[in-house]
Amino acid sequence: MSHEHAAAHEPSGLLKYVWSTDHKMIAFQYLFTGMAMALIGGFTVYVFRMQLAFPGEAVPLFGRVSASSYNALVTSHGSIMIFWVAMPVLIAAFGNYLIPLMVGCDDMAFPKVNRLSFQIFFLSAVLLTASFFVPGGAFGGAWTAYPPLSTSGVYNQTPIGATMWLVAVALEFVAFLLGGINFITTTMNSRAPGMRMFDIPIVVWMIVIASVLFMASVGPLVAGAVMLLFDQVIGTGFYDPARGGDPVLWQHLFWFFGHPEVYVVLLPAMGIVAEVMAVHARKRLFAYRTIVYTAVATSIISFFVWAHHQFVAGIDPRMASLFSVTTLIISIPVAEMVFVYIATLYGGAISLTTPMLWALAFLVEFLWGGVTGIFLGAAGSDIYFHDTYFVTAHFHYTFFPIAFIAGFAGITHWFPKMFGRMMDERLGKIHFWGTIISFNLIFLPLFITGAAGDHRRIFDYSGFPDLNLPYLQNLRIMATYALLAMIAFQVVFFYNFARSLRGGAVAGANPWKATTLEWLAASPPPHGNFPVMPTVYRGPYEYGVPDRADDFWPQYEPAGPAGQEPRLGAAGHGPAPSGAMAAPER
Ligand code: HEM
Ligand SMILES: [Cu+2]
Repeated sequence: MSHEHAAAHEPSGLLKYVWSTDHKMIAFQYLFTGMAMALIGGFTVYVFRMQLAFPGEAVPLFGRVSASSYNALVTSHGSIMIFWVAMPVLIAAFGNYLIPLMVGCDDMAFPKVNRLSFQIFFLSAVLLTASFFVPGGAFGGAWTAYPPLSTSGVYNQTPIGATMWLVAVALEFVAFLLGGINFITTTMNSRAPGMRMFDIPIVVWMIVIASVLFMASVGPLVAGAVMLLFDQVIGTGFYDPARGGDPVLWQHLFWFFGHPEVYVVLLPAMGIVAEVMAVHARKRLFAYRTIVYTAVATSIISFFVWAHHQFVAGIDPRMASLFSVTTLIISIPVAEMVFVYIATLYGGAISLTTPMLWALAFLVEFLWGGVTGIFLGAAGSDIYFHDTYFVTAHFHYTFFPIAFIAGFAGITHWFPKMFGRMMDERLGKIHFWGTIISFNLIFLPLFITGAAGDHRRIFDYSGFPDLNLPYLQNLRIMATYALLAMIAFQVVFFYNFARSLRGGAVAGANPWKATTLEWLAASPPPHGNFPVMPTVYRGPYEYGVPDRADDFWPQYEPAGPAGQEPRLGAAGHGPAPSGAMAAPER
């Protein structure tokens, strides 16, 4: 399968990159497209936060923000950050880069499907970006696309943009369905000899579970999106009450996907954080199997909480109570994972490298998101908080750690593998502290304005006497200034990234002294990854093993002084069935 793209048949020049089927090249394509989209998503935030702080004034580099352009900016921002930044970076870039290297094979199971996945994704990104420039502009009906606003141009005033948005999102879904097939198949079928189910690094597990979760949740929404498309372009009335439809039906379809989607991006982020913590705390991951089981359990429970987004949509109050309970239940496994990570850190030899700082910050910031979610999950208090900036602040305390904090943890940790050079630690720390402090200064004030009644998706509060109070406006201005600071600190990251590509210290194969298979390959790994395909002898987190000179024992290293027999049983025939060779307690 994966050998068919022998180097001789590869196109040359720039086409080499465009048509490559190498999983690492596709990972970079996803990574750099995601980073470019993050710049667009970031620019939209800059514009609408300036409008909120200084309503009516011309925004530098943009001009005056009208009510409808405000809607388009907010909608594009939310959609881009979730579908074109969090998903491509966390799942597609890291999944593509890490899975073949970490399970010890030369490429994905279906390299051409993999390339097709990126191409469709790229098309969706182009389509969405192009929608800014069509008559009427980009869609302005929020990333949730609630009908009837989304069904008709008469309501949303962005008829072309609305349809482009919908098609772009649908294409993005197709890309991730195709990508998921590869992640799952490769992990299940292409593992190095000796690698059993519970020798798979946790980040690989998380990406696989997330892919399954995505597949299981997105189907109804794809069908629902086709119905919405029909409502928009051929005048059906599935969702539009004026045409006999039911707008709440869309809310159910959207959130049946939308809530699991949170875990689709959360799980890979937690996987990245786990890898980084084990390596930089020199500790075996605490309760490895429990993490895998918990991730599966969380995914299943995530199918039963969706209506907590609809407490004010007129659903039956008895249903609201039920969904409050399931929502509180799902906080248990997630909290458990956080505790397990803390247990991993406990007693570890923690070195505060840049990736480790990001990993630690993930736990701290995500905790805020989780705790504030309790107020929103309880129907009684959500009736007050719904659609206020309290919600905005809450979900940014979950999504920012996921998309950016875990993303930076992963990039700074695997950069030496990806590009063969170390990133600069001093610049890394300046970027870290600048980003974390300004992040909190943006969103802590928004909890207050939200609790005071600031409704979301309002482009100018000066029309609301109850909200147009000096102390609230000062908090809004503070959030905007903090955002400007955060944007400025990202320059440090891009500078560090670009400079380290050429000028960083040469990394060598295993600069962090880590145990998983990707660190056996050269940095950067060549096409085909390993000179000799590795065999796996043990679990992925053997740090601090007694009786050994080194404090780490790589998965690929045959038995050392301790005298264990190498586990060669199934050599050459893929992984041994995990049940048959139940792992001894390690
Ligand atoms: C630090 C950078 C960010 C800032 C300052 C920011 C700011 C905001 C603000 C103020 C809103 C609400 C506007 C309104 O409701 O009127 C918003 C909406 C949103 N943001 Fe962010 N955001 C940032 C990063 C992110 C990230 C990383 C994600 C997700 C991965 C994200 C996802 C969303 C979503 C889904 C919405 C809702 C959009 C909608 O209502 O349709 N944001 N953002
Ligand atoms: Cu939810």
